[in-house]
Parts: sequence; C-alpha cells; structure tokens
Amino acid sequence: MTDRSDCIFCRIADGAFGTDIVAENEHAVAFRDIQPQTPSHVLVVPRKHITGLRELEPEDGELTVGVLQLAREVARREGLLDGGYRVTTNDGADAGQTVFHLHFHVLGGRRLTEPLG
Ligand code: DGP
Repeated sequence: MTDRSDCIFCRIADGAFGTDIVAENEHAVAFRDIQPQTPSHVLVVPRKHITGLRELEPEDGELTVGVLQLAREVARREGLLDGGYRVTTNDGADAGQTVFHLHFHVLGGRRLTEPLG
C-alpha cells in the first residue's frame, strides 16, 4: 500500500510532474489517463490520499460529492453530455486497480459496448 509520499496521483495532484490538469475544484483534480481506452479518458482523483473506494469514511461525504461534481464537469468540458459517458472505479486488485489512490475514470467519445476502466 502506498501513502502520500510515494503515491503517483498525490504527486500529480500536487503539480509535481507538470501534468496537464483538465479541471479541478476544492476536493479533486482531473487529468488525462496516460493509457486512454476511449477518445476521451480522464481520471478524477480526490486531493486527499484515499487508497480506494473501500476506504471512504462517513466524514468524506463532501469530498465524495466534490469528486462526482468534478467528473460531471469533465464530461461537460469534453463535450460528452449529449452522447453520454461512463464513470467507473476499480476497487482492489481483482477489479484491475493498479494505482492505489481512489480515482474515477470518465470515459466517452465513442459508443461503449464493453467493460472499461
Ligand atoms: P486503475 O487500473 O483503475 O487503477 O487505473 C489506473 C489508470 O491510471 C490507468 O488507466 C493508467 C493511469 N495511469 C497510471 N499512471 C499514470 C500516470 O503517471 N499519469 C497518468 N496521467 N495516468 C496514469
């Protein structure tokens, strides 16, 4: 398990690598996935280090709303609201989670017929 100091998404959120931030709010930042699976594939991550959905606490309610609002804002900016889009998260190794900082994939730009994320 990672903590903040060796977490790649914490470092991106802190601006460490100069990764382009697509959108942000008080609770979350959004940037493009390095291995896009769809024409538009953006990751939305909370600023707070949480390893995955299973670690969300009751006191993270405001953060959760902030993250989902940013996902919707990303979809709007990417022009996905008319055609539709998918928001997914992988929680744990069996689900395919590879980065252990909670993140939501915002996927769109084509018809989604398969499992993605
Ligand atoms: P998951 O499999 O749900 O844990 O998704 C992790 C995603 O993160 C995967 O689609 C690739 C992406 N990713 C991994 N490392 C980096 C990185 O350094 N920069 C960016 N932009 N994306 C990354």
